[in-house]
Amino acid sequence: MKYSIINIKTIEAEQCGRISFFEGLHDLPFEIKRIYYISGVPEGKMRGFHAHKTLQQLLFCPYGEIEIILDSGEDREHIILNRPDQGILLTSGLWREMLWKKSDSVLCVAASDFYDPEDYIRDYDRFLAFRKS
Ligand code: T46
Repeated sequence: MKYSIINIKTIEAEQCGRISFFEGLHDLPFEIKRIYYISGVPEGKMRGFHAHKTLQQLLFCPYGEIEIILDSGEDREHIILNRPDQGILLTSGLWREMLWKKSDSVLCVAASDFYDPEDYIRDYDRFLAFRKS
């Protein structure tokens, strides 16, 4: 399975919260070309159900709790994102599903490329064929 959990640099201020930060190329293995975030999802709802042919991404959840289900075509792994100082670095070629464990959790993503609908594989059988090729 080609993913890693990374610690996002975080500085705590006494009784005044914390600040977390990362930089493309320095803290991630790619230049950041796009940022997007997903909000307003009710508890128990799922998104995703696709893979990317080339895109690499850092997923993190600065507020709430989201389960990320990763599928390599052979194994499935479940990872909980619920800390502002932690993220999942995803390489391409992994099927992902995201389950909102708490309403209003926010999923933030730093991506290695601009939006390209051609980079998506949204059919699971096509994904399995892509993995074998
Ligand atoms: C991913 C997971 C973690 C755009 O027009 N531009 C964008 O940059 C993005 C991300 C989406 N869109 C459009 C494409 C669809 O018409 O927004 C609509 C919803 O996208 P989608 O159904 O792909 O959303 P999710 O939550 O299933 O997946 C998203 C990302 O698309 C995907 O790359 O890895 O979050």
